[in-house]
Amino acid sequence: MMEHDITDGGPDMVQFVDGDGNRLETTEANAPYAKIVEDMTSEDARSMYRDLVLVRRVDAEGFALQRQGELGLWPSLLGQEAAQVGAGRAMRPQDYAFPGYREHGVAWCRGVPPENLLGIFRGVNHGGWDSNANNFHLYTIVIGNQMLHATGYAMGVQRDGKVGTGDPDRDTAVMAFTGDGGTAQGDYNEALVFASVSNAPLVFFVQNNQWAISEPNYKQFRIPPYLRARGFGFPGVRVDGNDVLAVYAVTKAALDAARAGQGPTLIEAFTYRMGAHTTSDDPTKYRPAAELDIWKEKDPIKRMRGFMETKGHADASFFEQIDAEADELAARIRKACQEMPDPDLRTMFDHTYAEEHPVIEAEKAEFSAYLDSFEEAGR
Ligand SMILES: Cc1ncc(C[n+]2csc(CCOP(=O)(O)OP(=O)(O)O)c2C)c(N)n1
Ligand SMILES: [Mg+2]
Repeated sequence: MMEHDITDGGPDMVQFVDGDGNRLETTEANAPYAKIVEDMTSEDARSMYRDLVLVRRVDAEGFALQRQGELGLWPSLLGQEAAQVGAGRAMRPQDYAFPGYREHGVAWCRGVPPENLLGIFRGVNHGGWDSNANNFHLYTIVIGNQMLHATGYAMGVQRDGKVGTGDPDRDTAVMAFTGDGGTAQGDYNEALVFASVSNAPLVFFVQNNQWAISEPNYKQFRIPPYLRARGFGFPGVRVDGNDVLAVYAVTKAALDAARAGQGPTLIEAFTYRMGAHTTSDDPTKYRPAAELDIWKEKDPIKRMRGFMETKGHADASFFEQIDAEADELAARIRKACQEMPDPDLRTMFDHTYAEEHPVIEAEKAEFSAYLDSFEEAGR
């Protein structure tokens, strides 16, 4: 065992499928969620697998586009597909998600067109999608900040009388996504306090990918995020973030509880960032290669495929068909990215404040005059 073992989530971790795709026996940790998994059909498994593969492909394309100079930056989710697909699929249409910047898989499950995720990283817009179209908020780069947005929104949902009515189309829950690093932020801790005392319909979903850029878990906390939830006054669950069935089941249970008026839950998805923090980072400078090798064995797609093959949920032609669909999706995203029009640079000032602001107007005028000076010079 390494001095700080970041490969073992311990006995509390909810898990249904092992690294080779074998369905695990019932344990004390997974028993409360077993029914949800047992109720799933072959069709559910195939559809989940499709999401995992297509999300990985969206991510790979984002990475490639950055390397080819089409994007300024790309934060890869490689290795975290199951955490995000499991969580995203457990949400209902009326629920609302507040992501960080790496939640491409949740965006996919919410129905945000993947090409729309690229604009902010190409620098042609400040977001690229309408938050309210799919109840998926814009990406938040300020670490932990979206925890407060989500808590405020959840408290609003409560005041709108959309919790605990028993109507499955009306009752609403909110999901707040952050990373392990986010748990050290003031915003995160304030959000947990408010969510707790107001019994807000909220699921905090912490993707513990073991690293906050170059900071490992052991420099971030002594008590893992799922155990800290109890101190705030609500339950915390650690789930195997590379086991899509487990993540789906745990998230579904937490969302159902939130919608029913039972208050918040914190889910810690124990996973691993297989790539670099972003395309601007080089993890070989701080991370031992042996760690990556161990986590490669826990790959979420390999695991789900193994499970499906063992259970006979799909045949070879299904897997081929999904790979072909991924190729088509990648080509579509690439084309959409290359065809994105450059914006009028003056529009960058437009949504700084909801209303006109004298300082912004002055800056806009100055910048506008600067741009016009090029036109006068015949450019
Ligand atoms: C308030 C704030 N401080 C610092 C940063 C710089 N920063 C960007 S990502 C990051 C690490 C976040 O780690 P984690 O929450 O574990 O998420 P991950 O990137 O691993 O998914 C930091 C410190 C920031 N964006 N916002
Ligand atoms: Mg992290």
